[in-house]
Amino acid sequence: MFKKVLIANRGEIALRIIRALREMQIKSVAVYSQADANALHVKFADQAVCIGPASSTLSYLNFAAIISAAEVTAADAVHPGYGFLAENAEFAECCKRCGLNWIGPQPEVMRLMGDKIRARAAMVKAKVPVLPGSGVLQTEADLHEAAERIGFPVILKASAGGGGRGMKIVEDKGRLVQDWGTGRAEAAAAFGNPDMYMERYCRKPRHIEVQVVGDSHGNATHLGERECSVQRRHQKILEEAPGTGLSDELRASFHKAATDATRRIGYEGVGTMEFLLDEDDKFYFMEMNTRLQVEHPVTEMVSGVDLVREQINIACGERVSFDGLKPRGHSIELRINAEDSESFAPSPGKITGLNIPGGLGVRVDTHIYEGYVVPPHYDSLLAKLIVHDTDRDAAIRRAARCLDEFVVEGIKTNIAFHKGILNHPEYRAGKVDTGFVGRLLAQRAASRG
Ligand code: MV4
Repeated sequence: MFKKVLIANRGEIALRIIRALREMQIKSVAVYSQADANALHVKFADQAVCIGPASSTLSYLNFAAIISAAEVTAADAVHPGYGFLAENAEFAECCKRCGLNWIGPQPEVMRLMGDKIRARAAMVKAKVPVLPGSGVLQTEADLHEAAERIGFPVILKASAGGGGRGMKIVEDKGRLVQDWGTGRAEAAAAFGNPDMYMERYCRKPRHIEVQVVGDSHGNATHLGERECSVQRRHQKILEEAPGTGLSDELRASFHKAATDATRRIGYEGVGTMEFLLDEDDKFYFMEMNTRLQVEHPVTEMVSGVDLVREQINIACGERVSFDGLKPRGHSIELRINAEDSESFAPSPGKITGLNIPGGLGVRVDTHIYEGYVVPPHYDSLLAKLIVHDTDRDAAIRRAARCLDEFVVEGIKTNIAFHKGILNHPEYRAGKVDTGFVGRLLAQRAASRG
């Protein structure tokens, strides 16, 4: 087992990982930027090393600074958390070359899944359903041939994109060449790779993802699905487990597809297979995330499995510790952000007053405290409020009760926005798709005249 793990991250997830390490009697090393000198992950880790100035590029994304911190503290493994370098295959490889264990899947698998065209091809090979689509579009002729075959509307996606970045919806032939050109230029600038591919565009789908786990002995299993359709501009706002209104047959079918694919690619670690679910309850592979996800706690709440402990054990060569688990009850996660509930503008600054909810079936993963100053340099996530109860209705009531208890003073938060979601009849009825937040905002705008 590892003796000391460096956490290449900050915020709530750094604390989450420190907690798992402490329980496993593994020492922790925090790294931090100058803007995070007063952060809780620095306080709660066994050791902490400053790795540079506030800018992420110079600190949390700085390979050399992070690896040097691991060397000077004699850490034997690196946990990347989510975001920052978590899906960077070069960084994972760099760690390994420096003699550090990587708590994540193999760099080759990270690279395969990071290339959305290759990932799609791998899923076709594993017999996982994908939408009608194309390979890399090299020429205008390729573009027209693919669109003709697939039929409008289509979506152009950057092969190096993901998470909704670098996508263009094309309604008809008229804009095809132009949008492809713009898409290529944007992809080249953003990802250093202009390659684009095409898929049939599915309007207002549901976003369902499956938590998968594979080990170095060839075992692969799953921990069920999460419903992540409540999102705005590709930022998830609220997630739940299990999904709502899915037949046992449908669930079994995408669980099997996800598990088969995980085994087929020889995936070692925890990962997520993202599926799009259309109005006819047909599911299609979208992408695989080769990291621990922000929303992993809802899966932990309904399964009882500590996913970070599992990641560490698997990275040490152990076997997956469970199989065939059935979800118990229902869990909902609400992302509490430092942003205006109306305009969504970020709201960094000093937290002058704080009350964190508690009670049975309540978990709050957060790095904030009274007096903490939320820096403007990073994402706006303040806390994840995670509730668990016997069923979805009870979980919604518990979440609403917790929001009433949650007080953050000094900065703006989206707590009021969450109350609006939980009170919405469509949400309560479980009628969520990726258009839900847009409809809610449109209704709100209309009711104001
Ligand atoms: C799609 C899609 C519809 N059709 N692909 C967004 C995140 C990334 N994982 C894939 N995403 C989507 N891919 C096809 N073929 C719809 C989404 C999508 C979306 C698209 C536009 C605006 C908002 C969206 C919200 C969720 C998913």
